[in-house]
Amino acid sequence: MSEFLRCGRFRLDLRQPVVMAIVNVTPDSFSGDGHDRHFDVALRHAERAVTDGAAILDIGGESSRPGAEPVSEQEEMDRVLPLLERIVDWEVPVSIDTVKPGVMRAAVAAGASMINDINAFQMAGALEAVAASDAALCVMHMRGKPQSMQLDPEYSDVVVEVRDYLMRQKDRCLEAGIAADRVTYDPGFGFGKSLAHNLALLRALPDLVPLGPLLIGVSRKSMVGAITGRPVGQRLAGSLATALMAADRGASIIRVHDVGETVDALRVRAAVLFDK
Ligand code: 7PJ
Repeated sequence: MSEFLRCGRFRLDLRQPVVMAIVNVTPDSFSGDGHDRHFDVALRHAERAVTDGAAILDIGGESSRPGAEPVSEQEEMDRVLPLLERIVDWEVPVSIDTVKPGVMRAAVAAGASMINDINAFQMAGALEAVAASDAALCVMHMRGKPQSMQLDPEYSDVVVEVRDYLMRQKDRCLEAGIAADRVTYDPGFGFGKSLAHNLALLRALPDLVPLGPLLIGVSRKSMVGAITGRPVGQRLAGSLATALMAADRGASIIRVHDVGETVDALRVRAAVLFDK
């Protein structure tokens, strides 16, 4: 198992789980902290994430909330590129959360260290857009499309189907000439999955570890709301519980809104487990 991720000019140490900070530049963000495209607010948010201990920042310009409206390529670039250009020289890798090959090309040209695609680089030209760069990839499983994915997701065995899908995407990456130590895998919590599917996947994360480094996004998601009965602004405790359980089951990168709190939780875990 590779303990480092090649990630642009960085080499991300994954021997212990690290935190990826969500930095939304969308006016209609999933979790109520989208910044209405206000560059300065997003920038403050990114600065704070770094001081709070984020190992990588994930900038998103298109909401993938179930039912959200798609944005144009130009609009998405206008949201994410100014922020990327402003922070690209910081000593922390910057990921861009996008499904669009045009945005990917512009992002890697501007120095993005990772492309995080909830659509697993399925759009024509997406994989090629990143293959030619030195950026890392996050390949995520999604069933259906964000507009309709939560209507009635069905699987005969969600763990097997997600694992097989991610294995096929791994082969695609390798065939495109992308080195295995540039790719991370994500079961895609909440993307075309019922609560039972999400729980089965979290339980079975160890089955996915052989693929490569796992990236996990559960922060404030509806699965936490469904379990706790809490609205999106009150899901921190539930989200921290999922972060720790994901770490215990082999996750390498935990994608979250609440960076400082998650870093603290992982530090306590590390102290107990490894005496440090
Ligand atoms: C995920 C994501 C996730 C990855 C979003 C939200 C919805 N990218 N982008 N994994 N979720 N890789 O953050 O609540 O789970 S958008």
